[in-house]
Amino acid sequence: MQERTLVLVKPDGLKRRLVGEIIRRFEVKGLKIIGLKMLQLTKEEAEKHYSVHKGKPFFADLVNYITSSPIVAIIFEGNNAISVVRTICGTTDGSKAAPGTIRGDYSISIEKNIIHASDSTESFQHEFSIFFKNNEMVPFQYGDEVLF
Ligand code: 3AN
Repeated sequence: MQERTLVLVKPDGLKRRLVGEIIRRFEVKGLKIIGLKMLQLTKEEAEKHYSVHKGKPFFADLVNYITSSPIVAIIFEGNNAISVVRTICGTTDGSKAAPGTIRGDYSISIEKNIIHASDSTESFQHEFSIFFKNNEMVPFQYGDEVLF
């Protein structure tokens, strides 16, 4: 099933110069970039993005962290994109994530875990509207889709 998902390269991923490596992993898998931007989140936007975690003990740290530097937001499209992307990310806690995943290879922490990815179509809809306007998604055909 064709799906869309949102990936954020978080401040640690950006500062460790992993933006290109992260995009490369998804791109070679066969996912299509249909939206891409760099931005500095405000506190209000960060609180909206993480609203499901409001009230949890780590909420304030999470908001401070995600607003501590610019981030890169990417919309990927592809077959089962939501679960494919989360599998490539690895589990939330980098110290437990499997080698070969982005978090397994580059993170040893649950907070500084390099990347965020939508966990459902509902989350994607909620998150997408924080980072992108509708006309900033630019679907297209590569022309060689038959290879994937
Ligand atoms: P994921 O990013 O794998 O979907 P979520 O949605 O459970 O994980 O958590 C969102 C973010 O909140 C995580 N990426 C992580 O940075 C932070 N987080 C989650 N659980 C904890 C925790 N127990 N302590 C500190 N930070 C946490």
